[in-house]
Amino acid sequence: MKTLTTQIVIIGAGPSGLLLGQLLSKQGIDNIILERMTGDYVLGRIRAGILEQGMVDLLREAGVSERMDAEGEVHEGYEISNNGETTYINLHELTGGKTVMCYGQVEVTRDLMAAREAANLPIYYESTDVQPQNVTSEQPSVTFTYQGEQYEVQCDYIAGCDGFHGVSRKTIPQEKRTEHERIYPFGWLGVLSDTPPVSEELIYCKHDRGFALASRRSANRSRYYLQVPLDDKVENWSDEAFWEELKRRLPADAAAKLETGPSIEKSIAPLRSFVCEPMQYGHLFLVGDAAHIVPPTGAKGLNLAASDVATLYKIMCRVYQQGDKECITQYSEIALRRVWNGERFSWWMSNMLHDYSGVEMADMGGETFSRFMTSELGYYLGSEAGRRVMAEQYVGLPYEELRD
Ligand code: RFL
Ligand code: PHB
Repeated sequence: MKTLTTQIVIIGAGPSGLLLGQLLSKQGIDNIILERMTGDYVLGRIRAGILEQGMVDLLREAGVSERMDAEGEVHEGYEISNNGETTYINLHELTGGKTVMCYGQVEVTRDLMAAREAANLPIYYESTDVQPQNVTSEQPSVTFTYQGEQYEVQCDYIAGCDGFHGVSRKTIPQEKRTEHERIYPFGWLGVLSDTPPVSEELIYCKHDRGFALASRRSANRSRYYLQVPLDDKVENWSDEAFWEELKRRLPADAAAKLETGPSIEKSIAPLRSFVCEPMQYGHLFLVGDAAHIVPPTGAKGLNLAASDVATLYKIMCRVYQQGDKECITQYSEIALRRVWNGERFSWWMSNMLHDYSGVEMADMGGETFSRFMTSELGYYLGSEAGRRVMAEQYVGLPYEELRD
């Protein structure tokens, strides 16, 4: 067994793990990242596209914003189409000047990986059997296998940034955690294509045939999504069938402009709301998707991961720069407050914009629930106060500071 030492072991090289590692390294706090997959595999997962101001600022603080600032697109609003009738949510006007950044998660990850490589900081791709050990003691460690050899990294703290299916959350004994979950009765079929997007900003479409989203990555790269039944398969969707269905759900002017082409990625993602409480156990912290999942409708998943990172980063700075070890107990409480806000917003947006009419569930679905949600959407879109509620949560609530 080879033994390594560091201050913080970070499990997972998704955006949470890489961003935390970058911020800590800039403050001189040692860290090692362990990732199960290859770097290319991580970059192959096409996910988020919208960054809140808080995350944009954090990427700037981490010193990895050069390409985002040059190539990312500032969006001042987004459109909601309610069966073809569109309402513009003017984020900029409704929030006193706030906006969001359209810049893909893949690009954020690529920039963070490049910064880590340039600084020659340790990252072990294709690590297997990663396992946090003794997390409630003063000497935790993480064991893993790398290139056929067994390793142990001794550390002070462990950041579990290993996503929903990772090992970190399961390290917390079942009786010490509570998991809240809602599985939605549909998924999102996503297509990425090198075609000019139909719109300069996003269009969220509620439609009797189901939800659709027109998003983008650049002037020549589009990202579109369709609500599909949970048991649907990607193989059931030819590119042609996808474009035909998208056209039906988009508002008429956008549908008329839609440029189609071969898909370069096509996948179905289930929709889930999930929160694990607490997010800290001994010297182990859960960060990002390891602790919580939102349905993508509110564009909150990656942004909640970033706010967790911001909180843990502030805590670790205080631990190492001021010797205040007590402040670690603030992590879960501060992170969860913002998480539940993002969960509520994502759940609300998902309920209003998806078609539930063919679905029967205990407390949602069916014609009555559909009527409630159609009325809810109409009410919020129809008043400036309602649109402000949608805008202010979309741009993101402020990050909370630590208590003294
Ligand atoms: P990730 O990205 O899942 O990364 C976790 C990493 O941990 C590794 N790992 C392990 N490593 C070592 N040992 C183990 N035992 C391990 N188990 C796992 C994994 O290989 C992986 O590399 O979690 P992270 O970093 O917390 O990032 C979270 C975000 O990826 C996620 O919240 C967003 O993508 C969600 N999301 C969106 N968020 C937004 O803010 N805005 C959006 O517009 C948005 N759109 C989306 C989305 C997610 C989607 N899908 C597919 C779920 C659109 C979609 C379709
Ligand atoms: C995306 O571009 O992938 C995207 C944008 C907004 C969302 C979800 C996904 O709400």
